[in-house]
Amino acid sequence: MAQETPQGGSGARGPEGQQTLSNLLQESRRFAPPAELAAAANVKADAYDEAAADRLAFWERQAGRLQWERPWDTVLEWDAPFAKWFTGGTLNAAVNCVDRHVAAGRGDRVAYYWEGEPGDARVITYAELQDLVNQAANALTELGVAKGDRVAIYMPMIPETVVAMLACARIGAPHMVVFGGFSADALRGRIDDSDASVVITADGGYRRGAPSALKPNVDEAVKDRPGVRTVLVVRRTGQEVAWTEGRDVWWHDVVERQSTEHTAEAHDAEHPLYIMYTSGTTAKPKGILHTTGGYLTQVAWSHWAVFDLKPETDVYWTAADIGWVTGHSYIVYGPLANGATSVMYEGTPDTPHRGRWWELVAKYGVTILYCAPTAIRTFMKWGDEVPAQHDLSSLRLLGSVGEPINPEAYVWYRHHIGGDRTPVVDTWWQTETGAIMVSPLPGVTEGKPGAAMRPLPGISADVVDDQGAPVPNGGGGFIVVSEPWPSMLRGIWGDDQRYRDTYWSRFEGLYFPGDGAKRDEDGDIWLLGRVDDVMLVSGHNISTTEVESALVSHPKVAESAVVGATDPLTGQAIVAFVILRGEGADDGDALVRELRDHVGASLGPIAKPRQILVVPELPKTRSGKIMRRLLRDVAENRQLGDVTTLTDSTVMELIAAKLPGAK
Ligand code: 6R9
Repeated sequence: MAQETPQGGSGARGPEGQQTLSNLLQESRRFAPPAELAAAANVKADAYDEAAADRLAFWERQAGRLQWERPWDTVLEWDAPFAKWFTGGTLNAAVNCVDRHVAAGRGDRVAYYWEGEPGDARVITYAELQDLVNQAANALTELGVAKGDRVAIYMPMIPETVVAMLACARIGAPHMVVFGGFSADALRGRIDDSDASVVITADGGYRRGAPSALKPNVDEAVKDRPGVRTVLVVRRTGQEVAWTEGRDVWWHDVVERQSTEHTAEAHDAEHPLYIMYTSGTTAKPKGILHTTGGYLTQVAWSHWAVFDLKPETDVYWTAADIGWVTGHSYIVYGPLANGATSVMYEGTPDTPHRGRWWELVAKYGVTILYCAPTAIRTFMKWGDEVPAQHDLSSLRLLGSVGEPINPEAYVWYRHHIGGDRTPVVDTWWQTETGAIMVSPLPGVTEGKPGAAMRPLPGISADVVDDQGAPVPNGGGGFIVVSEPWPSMLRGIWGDDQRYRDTYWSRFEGLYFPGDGAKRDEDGDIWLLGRVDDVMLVSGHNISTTEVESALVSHPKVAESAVVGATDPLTGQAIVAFVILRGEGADDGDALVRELRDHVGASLGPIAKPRQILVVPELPKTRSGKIMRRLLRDVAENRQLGDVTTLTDSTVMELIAAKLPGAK
């Protein structure tokens, strides 16, 4: 409900007098699942009841999708907040992702259609992937990598990245992938923290039409680090590289001469599979630990259920980087565990032209596309005519991940990319959760633009107030998970106390992901951004997401970021940064007034921004999340905080130039 005055309000008041999130946004559009998809859907409505009747039995059945060397004795050992799933069981993740499909006669199926940015392409079948992984596993063993050793992977988006991850999994050496866009400092910090002894990298990769070097960052990161014995280098771009004899070895020298036979050992279900560092803005990044059996069970099941995957016919594409957890779970482990055919693309969406993604969808007949709202909003900004020039009729399902999807972006995606045929699944999860937690099921759930809807079967998630009590329909607060789930993090690498403090101390007995959320009148869940980003305006907690969505619903706005800046009158005042649709759009005072009024009309006067700045770009992380912290610094005229995890560090200068008073 919209408020009439800044003092009025619909946000529920917690017992300590603190306001929980005001529930401002109303959305009435609904999209029923297409009849044909619903009739043939992998998962039907009864899955919710089935899982609710016996959650552990449900997960036990899903674990049965995998090939176990030895079956588990116990489904779950829960010594809160530490979980062990499928204890006593042993399996090999690489065998599950590759060998068993070949053994079942599906070796000729394509695992990846890989496309390099310059247009070079490779088609890799499951049988070929098996040979490559076996050779790499033999090479790692020859290089002295033993079970339990950590291996850092700092690579472009090339097939060898997947091969390296699976080779590590095969020999039981946890991998630690660092996004190729991160700096030498970020890489060094992660190598130090995980104590990795080997780094797998490449000379470089292609980005925005040019080779972009990686090896110099590795050299910088590991100098004075005798703990790093070996740097294994894939030749991708042919750039000149500096070479440290005795430490650096070429992939093509060491891997390609190995045997394609490798006998895999089965590892404990709880054997560490990988460490992935969360982006960590100011604090030291957290090494999130995932293990084998539970992780693989939930990524395989969720990939099959949420994307309604038909491995024989679908061509699946997660358009994201492998250095983000989305790449781990839904480019590598989920799709491969299910024997899917995936597309993998090296470069940026605008190289060599802004229709590159759509060209790839048409070329490979992509049926399922999974990407981030930031990409969708970028495509909105580039204009409807770009996708319209390509044949996108193969698409039958679309997914979104990484940030709340603004209702307008959802509707644009469904219409301009999905041709109004495709359901859109908005999937909420985190590095820490390992797999999708809250999402529609495409054959079951009515789509509601902007809402992640319901916890998946087998997942117990809720929205609670600041005392940890479930909110009624219409209420706002925090999302929590109340029961352990198979792919949950097993802790923070080397820091159990931080694990307890970060995730288990906010509410007794509940996992706290750090996101604001609300339940609408139908009981469906909306994610409202990180709690750190929530604004307190005249005593109302207002979510940045809702104000951003209101701005994006204006036809002239492509993207927006909203922050709360200290204000003598209201505590915090709303400051909005907007990117306009189309080039050369008018950004004068009249437009700013129009946008303020538009927000007022959509959400109520209290949500009207004090200030709106039209900017050319927004600061973003590797996964496209807007770094509002930096915009807050700008809005409050402060020195900028840490910018090392920005994808493009020049963005902040462009924004500063737009400030009133800038020359
Ligand atoms: C998978 C991933 C996790 C944070 C999470 C939340 C945000 C992700 C979302 C979403 C709203 C969605 N997030 N998906 N917010 N709706 N569908 O992104 O992992 O990089 O660890 O980020 O991303 O804030 O807490 P990660």
